[in-house]
Amino acid sequence: MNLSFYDRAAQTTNPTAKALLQLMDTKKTNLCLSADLSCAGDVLALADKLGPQICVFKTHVDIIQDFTRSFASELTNLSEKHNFIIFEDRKFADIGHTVKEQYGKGLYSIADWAPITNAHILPGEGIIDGLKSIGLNKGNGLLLLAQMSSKGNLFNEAYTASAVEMAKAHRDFVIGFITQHRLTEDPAFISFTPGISSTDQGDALGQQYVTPRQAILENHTDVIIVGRGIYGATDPIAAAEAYRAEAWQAYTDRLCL
Ligand code: 5BU
Repeated sequence: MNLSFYDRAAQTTNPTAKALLQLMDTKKTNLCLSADLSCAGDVLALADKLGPQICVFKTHVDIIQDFTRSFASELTNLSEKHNFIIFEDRKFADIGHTVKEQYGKGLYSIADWAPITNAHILPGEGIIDGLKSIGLNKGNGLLLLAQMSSKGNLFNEAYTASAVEMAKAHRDFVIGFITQHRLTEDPAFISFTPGISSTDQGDALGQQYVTPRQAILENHTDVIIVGRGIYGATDPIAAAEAYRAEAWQAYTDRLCL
């Protein structure tokens, strides 16, 4: 499936998916930055510095030791200033009723400021229904975890295929997958790939890396997720530019296949 992000935007109904595909096309970036830092000020500074390079800014809010609601509103302002979409990598994994409460309430109130979040499908379809009951009216979108990058993970083909089936049954709210390979030719679904490094093979805790080119050109996914490869670099701006260029080149090369 070598349709451009621009053409695929017309094939989606979810407003967040449409906005993301359009902004990737106009901004010419399929780089998602994973900002896994523990101070709110550092996360915001990173968003301001690297915002021009990215399509998506991914957070783990439960890492941030000084999280307040104003962090969320300041990040939203930066997402408007630099035109990127916020993705809270919450990996919901409970029954529908509980995830509904976790998504819409509590200190984090994720549904109010993160247009994208994600969920495991282990509990069954009720998890999607629960999140959808809060997120759909807000125009939010959900990514399903269909594969992981970590060594020895327990995902298998049948489980991954179930994720695709569930996504197709909820295409108004499910906008794609966290995955290592493209799983469907359906142009509406966007594939995000974590476990990306141009230099390293992995880390000491089971992370496994592929290069941006392997992910986008060989494995046909759409968006690369990069954390330490960028924020841990001596020059994060130069690193972001390099990851952005490699991933975008791989995407444009794929369009010519
Ligand atoms: P890294 O520093 O580029 O290794 O960070 C990768 C990020 O992606 C980190 O926030 C993880 O929680 C996230 N991640 C991952 O690495 N692998 C996966 O399979 C999934 C998420 Br799902």
